[in-house]
Amino acid sequence: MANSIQVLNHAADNIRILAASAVEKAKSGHPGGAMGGADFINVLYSEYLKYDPKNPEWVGRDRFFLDPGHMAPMLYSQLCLIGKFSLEELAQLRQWGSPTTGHPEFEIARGIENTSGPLGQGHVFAIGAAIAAKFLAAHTGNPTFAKETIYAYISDGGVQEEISQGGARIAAVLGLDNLIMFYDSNDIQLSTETKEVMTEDTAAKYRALGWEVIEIVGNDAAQIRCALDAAQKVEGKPTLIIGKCIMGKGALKADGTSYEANCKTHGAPLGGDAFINTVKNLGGDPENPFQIFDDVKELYANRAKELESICAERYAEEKAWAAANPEKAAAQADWFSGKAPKIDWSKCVQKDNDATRSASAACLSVLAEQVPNMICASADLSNSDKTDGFLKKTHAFTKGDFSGAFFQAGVAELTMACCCIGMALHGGVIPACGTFFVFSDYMKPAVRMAALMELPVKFIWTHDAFRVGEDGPTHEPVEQEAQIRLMEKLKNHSGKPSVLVLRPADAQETTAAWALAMENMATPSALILSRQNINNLPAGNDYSQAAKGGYIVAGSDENPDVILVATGSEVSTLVAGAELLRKDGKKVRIVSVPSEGLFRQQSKEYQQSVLPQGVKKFGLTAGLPVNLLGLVPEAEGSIWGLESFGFSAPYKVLDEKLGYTAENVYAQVNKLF
Ligand SMILES: Cc1ncc(C[n+]2csc(CCOP(=O)(O)OP(=O)(O)O)c2C)c(N)n1
Ligand SMILES: [Mg+2]
Repeated sequence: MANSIQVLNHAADNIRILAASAVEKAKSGHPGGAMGGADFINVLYSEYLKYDPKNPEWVGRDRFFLDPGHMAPMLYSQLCLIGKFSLEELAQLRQWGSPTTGHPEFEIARGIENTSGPLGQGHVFAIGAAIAAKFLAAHTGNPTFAKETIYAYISDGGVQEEISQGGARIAAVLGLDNLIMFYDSNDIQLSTETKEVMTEDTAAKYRALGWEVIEIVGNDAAQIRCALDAAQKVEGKPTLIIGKCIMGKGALKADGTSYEANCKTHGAPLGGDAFINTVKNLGGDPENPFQIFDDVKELYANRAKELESICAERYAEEKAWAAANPEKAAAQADWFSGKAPKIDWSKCVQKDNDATRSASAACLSVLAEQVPNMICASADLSNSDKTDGFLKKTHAFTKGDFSGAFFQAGVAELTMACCCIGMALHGGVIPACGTFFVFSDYMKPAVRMAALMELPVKFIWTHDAFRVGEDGPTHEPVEQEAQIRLMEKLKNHSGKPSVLVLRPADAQETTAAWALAMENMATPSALILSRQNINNLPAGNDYSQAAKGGYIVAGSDENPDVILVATGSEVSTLVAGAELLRKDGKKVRIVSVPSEGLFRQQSKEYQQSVLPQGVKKFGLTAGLPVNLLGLVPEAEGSIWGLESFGFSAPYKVLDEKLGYTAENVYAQVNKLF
């Protein structure tokens, strides 16, 4: 680390020029923050971050998470200096088809672990990655994971977002000393100076939460270096480096006066003469600003050589470990392959007429035994959302002990979900997390990010309907299924439904649903499960058909007069209603549709064979009627659903009062004839 401060400053100026130029060319983007943070990212990449330039997927690499995704021009410029992006690509910032998108999610091959568009989530993804690294160190014994450092970069927006409280709490509770977070404290945000909305003592806040906090001048390379050195020595807690940075460092206005520390540079090109003056001020050529200075090229060529020997040493260690632990090494390779784990579901024994949340516990118990790289979490509801099925076979993480596989997240659903996403981004582990379905509302922003990034996080949501009963309307999910089913309709960039949503009809169908969720490594999966017991579907039901998303339940009549359609526990109510209808001589078919998204991926012939056009249909849903509108067209029948927030009463009373009974099914179906 003999780099002169002069060269480091020159490299930071190079990043500033590149970032400002990319935004200028795009006529869109955020130059100010990027220019302020350039010194930190440059010191990090030129002296600290350990990665293999030839092997971006190296499992033991350090990882850099950029919470303020709007500072992507800073990251792209940095990645140009290490050859991951070309200057031509940088000049195509934010254009159609360009790899330099606005707020890139992740692209490991190009050195992007993650940038977060929604402020706040990104640094909690980093916290999740740090948890994954601790887990892998404990569960493989591979020394490389204990040497891995997760770097997070956070800005004023991320600190202000509520999720920072949850993330900071968890990182401290778990003693994540493999996490170093840099806070770009530049006193400026999008529309105001921070002092107008923030008077807290952030250093004191993080110290109180249990972090090591170091305060420096964020544009001083020597201080950044000292802080990173100190942070690496900290044991038993995460470190926050608060760098006072200058927004738009080096920027000049059109009249040549300072354009630093100015809100206007947050989210707009510097513009015209201001841009020209700024590039000149930073030592660049305004006519040809997309250049890397010779001494900066040399700085990074030297770093590449250093990395070669650093990696050679680490690979040698890993090799020695693998030779001594061939089984573990094979397991590790499997875990990072992204392939679905092999599971023997015959070991999963279900009780008759059980609640699907309890059936899920039986599945989780099998998963805890058979999937050694699975991590299950709960937001303080493990005995209610029945993730305790998993917990009973392992133990929760504690500071210094990651030999278990359960993550008690505390009452912080968004934090929990983001940690799980971070684990998935890290790789090597399969995260799942549980809470009540109604609180999925607290997780939506993360579910959307998992869906966009095609990450196979498993979301377990129990207490799926108004039958939460006595807890009252605040706890009764009504519109939540409609919301999450929208994500089944929304396609990801690979053309698949962006989330696989499964609401199983009984205990056995829950096993089938969990099997589908575990096989699905291409998107997030969501399981929606009942609190109350549900009668088994009729004997002889072929549960393997759940894999088609929708299927004809056993005991259905040939050439039906009416088809009854539902998901989840309402299917059993239809079965009871069908008994009454048959007494009148009606022929009835019952269709269970745990996932309409999956059903719509089947052949048109199959869909028609299950729900033939022209046959009368009746749908029953404990959610909004719209849940079944795609399956029960208005012209062919009717849907009984809930159109209010629900009421407080024991669930059997609610079933009676709200019409979720065999008698009401009978009455409503008869209205169709
Ligand atoms: C959750 C969320 N809310 C709002 C925004 C829009 N937004 C982008 S940057 C920003 C201000 C951020 O200020 P700061 O983090 O200090 O960045 P700087 O201005 O220093 O670059 C806002 C409100 C966002 N990206 N995410
Ligand atoms: Mg700021």
